[in-house]
Amino acid sequence: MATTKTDPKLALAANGAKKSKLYEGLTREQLIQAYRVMYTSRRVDDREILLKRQQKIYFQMSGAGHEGIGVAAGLALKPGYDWFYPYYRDRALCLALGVKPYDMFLQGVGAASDPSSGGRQMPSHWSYPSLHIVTQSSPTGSQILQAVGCAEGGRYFSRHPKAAPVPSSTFVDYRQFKNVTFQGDEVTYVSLGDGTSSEGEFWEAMNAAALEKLPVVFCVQDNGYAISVPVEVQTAGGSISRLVSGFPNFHFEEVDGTDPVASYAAFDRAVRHCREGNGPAFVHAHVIRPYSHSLSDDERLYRPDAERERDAQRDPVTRTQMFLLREGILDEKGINQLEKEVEAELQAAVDLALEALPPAPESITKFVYSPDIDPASSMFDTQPVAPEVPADGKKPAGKTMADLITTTLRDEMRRDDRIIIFGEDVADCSREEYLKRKLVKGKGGVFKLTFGLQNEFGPDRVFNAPLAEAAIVGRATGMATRGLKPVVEIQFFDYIWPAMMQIRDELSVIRWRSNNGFSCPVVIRVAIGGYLTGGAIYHSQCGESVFTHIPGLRVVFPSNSQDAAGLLRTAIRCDDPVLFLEHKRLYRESFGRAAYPGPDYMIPFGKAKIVHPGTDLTVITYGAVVPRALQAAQKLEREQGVKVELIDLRCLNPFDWDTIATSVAKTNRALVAYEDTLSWGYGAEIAARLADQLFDKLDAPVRRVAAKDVFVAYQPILEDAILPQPNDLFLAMKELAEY
Ligand SMILES: Cc1ncc(C[n+]2csc(CCOP(=O)(O)OP(=O)(O)O)c2C)c(N)n1
Ligand SMILES: [Mg+2]
Repeated sequence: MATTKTDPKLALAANGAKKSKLYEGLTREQLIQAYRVMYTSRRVDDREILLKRQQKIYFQMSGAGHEGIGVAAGLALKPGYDWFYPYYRDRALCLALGVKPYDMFLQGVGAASDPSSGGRQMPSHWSYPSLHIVTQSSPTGSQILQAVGCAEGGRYFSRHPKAAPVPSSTFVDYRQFKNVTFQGDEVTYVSLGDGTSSEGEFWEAMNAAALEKLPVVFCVQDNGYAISVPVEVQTAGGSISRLVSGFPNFHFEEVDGTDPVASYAAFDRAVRHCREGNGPAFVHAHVIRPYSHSLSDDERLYRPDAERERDAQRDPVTRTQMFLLREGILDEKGINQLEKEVEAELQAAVDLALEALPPAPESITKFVYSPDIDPASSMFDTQPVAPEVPADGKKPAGKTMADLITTTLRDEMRRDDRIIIFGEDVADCSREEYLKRKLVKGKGGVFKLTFGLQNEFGPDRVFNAPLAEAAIVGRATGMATRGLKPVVEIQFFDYIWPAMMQIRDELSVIRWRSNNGFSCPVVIRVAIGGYLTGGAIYHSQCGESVFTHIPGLRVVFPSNSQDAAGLLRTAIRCDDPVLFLEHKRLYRESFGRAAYPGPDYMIPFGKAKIVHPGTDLTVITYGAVVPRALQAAQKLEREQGVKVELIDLRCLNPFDWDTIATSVAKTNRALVAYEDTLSWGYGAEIAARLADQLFDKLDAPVRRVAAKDVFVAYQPILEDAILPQPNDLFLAMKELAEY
């Protein structure tokens, strides 16, 4: 290490030639600033480790060893202009973009004033809206698909700038609360560790970015370990660069990420490739992990001293300090002064953060849903328009649920340029020229519900996605974060599970975990249910209670065409993520057909419908059980004079407790009927609430009728035995009425 004692300012002046020297385009001042960020980053880690040992904070995750690549990315990209999906080791990047150490300590103590989550998330889970650092979670890799969607969002607004301004409509929809900004040459940054490149979502994201030539920089920070698993056990052949090298449209860089100057050069080339519209870039940065994975890990259990010492030789902070001294950019005094300033700043920041107030316990339910638009409110309560009477005076034929879902999508797409539809097979025809030359009619979904929409709105707004459900939901989430309204389709409920991580741990929780910093009101349309005669295990399942169990997600399940139209419109115009379940058997059923209710017809969420009024027994149901229960109720009334009050919930979260309670208080008997498997299902919640809140009104036990606790079988005899049939409902109603 150099030992010169000259004043740093004098040293600079004395060396005029060196003063103007650039280092891969970086000035000496930028390098000093880079070192300040790197040193600060390391010292924030050290302070947090101390605070954790003193039990003043509750978790610590270090960015140590990753400072070089982080600061380089921060120099190559622009905060508040580009977009950032970092991971937990990106402390130096965040500092370079403008996050303050104080903000980081506020997160550590879980303060109400923590700008990233208000005490809801662990430290190193970055979220800073004004800098465009998008809220980050803990599942490894779940940010990557969202970064792709974010880049798609920016590109969409660049190509369709008329979609961006908030319309001056009399009806307030989600757009009033989405301030859209975009830049024609913006870039989206996303980072991950070497181990995380094993996640399927990483490959789905790489594929989508390459297909769409999106301006995304993927930065793999390869420290050689995923907790205790070394890279050669994680990545076939030991090099992620080699594995991804075949992706088209990419620019590839592999760099020593402990060297900020080389890293900057690599990043600069990567970013330029993206800004110029040539496609995505991949930066593979070799870094070190000088501290254990986290404070809960002791790397000495799986890494010998010699290996750890070898790594220490490449420590980016000491390397950069030596570089500054060697180049005469700072002398030892200058380094000492800089470090002293940083220490003072950190001490003041820690002192302040330790005094910060914790969040109030009563704030816990804030921002589970939009605070601005309540989809259960009366503003969504509109009347259907009177149907046009045909010239011959005959009553117009009722529209099927399939018809009215398509019509609603078309109406809303005409009204709102931010609506994007994608999924598997939803386009009319991906090979546009076939459509243009009228060689084909177009498909528009396996159930044809999106037929004609690509034709009318073009391939930017209606397109086929690769066959990857996590990618459909993850990309939609990123787009919605930018202010778009993706209305995506999952082809069959049975195949929603690859998207479960995105739905459960991202889509539903983004608003809450970022303390309302970000939101992503996506609509996911899903074809669900059985009674298909031959649908079997993988085309017939229900499972809605898995999703009603998720805070932050609205779940809708209409039984007829008018409700489907009204509820879908509410889903699209509201500001929350919605799972819109469409029963396949009801798509074209003669039950529940209705006239077109008009382009503004809406039904508030959480308002049940009394399908059949009665006084003797309440049946609570939804979906395809509604027509079956109605049949049973009519038979019971005909044969026994028992008057059943049949309630169609229509919306499962929120659900209409008031209508249920009022009815059961009147009838004193309740049956919950649903198509999903019986145990641990939707009916369990309703039954528990009835027992809890209406115990003294009940004259009989609360009963449930549901599918048997098996999967739906192919042979129709088996399917009939498994799913609840009108006769099962009839017998249960009769027994309950006689109790
Ligand atoms: C989906 C998921 N699985 C497991 C974990 C637990 N976990 C957290 S970090 C980690 C290792 C990540 O290694 P790598 O991607 O190389 O990043 P590094 O920590 O080395 O920077 C694991 C297994 C998680 N957070 N998410
Ligand atoms: Mg790693």
